[in-house]
Amino acid sequence: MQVFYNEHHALHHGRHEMFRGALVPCVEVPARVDHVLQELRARGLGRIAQPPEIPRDLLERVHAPRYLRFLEGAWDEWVVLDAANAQRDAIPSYWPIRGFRSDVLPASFHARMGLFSFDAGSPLTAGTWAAASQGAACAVGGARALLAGERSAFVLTRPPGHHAGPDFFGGYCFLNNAALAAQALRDGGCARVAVLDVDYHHGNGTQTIFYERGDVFFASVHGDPRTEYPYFLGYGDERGAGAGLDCNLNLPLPRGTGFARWRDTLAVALDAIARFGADALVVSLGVDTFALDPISGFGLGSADYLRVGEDIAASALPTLFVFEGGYAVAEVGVNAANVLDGFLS
Ligand code: SP5
Ligand code: ZN
Repeated sequence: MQVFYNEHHALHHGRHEMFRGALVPCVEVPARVDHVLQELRARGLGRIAQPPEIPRDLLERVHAPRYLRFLEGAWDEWVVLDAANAQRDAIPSYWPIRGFRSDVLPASFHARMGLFSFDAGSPLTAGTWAAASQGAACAVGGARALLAGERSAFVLTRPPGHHAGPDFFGGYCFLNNAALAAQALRDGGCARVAVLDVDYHHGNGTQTIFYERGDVFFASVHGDPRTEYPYFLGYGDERGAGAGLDCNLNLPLPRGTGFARWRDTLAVALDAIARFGADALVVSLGVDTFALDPISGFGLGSADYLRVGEDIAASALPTLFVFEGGYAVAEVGVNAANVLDGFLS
């Protein structure tokens, strides 16, 4: 399987995230991806492939130009405000909620941080743009591998992407790698693309990007937003709108759900994707469904990920796996590699 590995991922390394009133060490750390790469090497699973240059117009078909301009220059703006900021991650503090203006682009950097984000848990660092934009290139490389006839490919990158929307970051995500891959598949000639999101957290960014589109189906199995992050999206009655009506399927499950029920729910998502008639599948592969994940609440075991890969393979679609969450650092490599191994078996 070709692996589009983001060799610049470690340029993004947040120090602290705001968590319930305290700055705590980030859980989304470079070692996550290092463990996955190490496991792929140990199993002889992947062939590292070079990502292409990513065209700006593709980025702008998924993300708003003013958001991209902000992200690209954000660190420099932050440091210009105060040289001491070079030692601190940038974290938003102010958000325009209902009734506030979001059409006006504020001059204040702090105001734009809030305009373009939805939580204080996603620190922006010196290397965030470099790492995220190289990850986006890896996602596009993976899409092009499928277009060139590969049956599958794996995008091994961080920061993750599925919480990033058209013009906002959050949930440790800045550019939506899975959405960029799906768009690249559309641009390359796939008439209908499905995104299957198996991360523990609802992929609110991906859902929002494609919500009114009938050409990209989004299905997600995730922790019930009544109690789980991202809280404000991911409910079962969100079915898409306009041309995208019935092209969005949310399958929330309660905290504590184990593999048997989770797998039955995956089958519901895969069945809907088959009925949609997708030409290609993008999997937002979070392994924070793992029982020992420090921030999540499902009960999957390492061996279960082999079955997940097998179930996805049974769809018989060209499939691009895009790495998302998974914070049990010591096990994240085995769990992600098990999905790929199960798929290839
Ligand atoms: C891609 C992805 O899985 N994003 C998840 C974002 C979840 N953020 C909310 C949970 C924050 C928990 N941080 C706790 C750190 C203290 N141990
Ligand atoms: Zn997650």
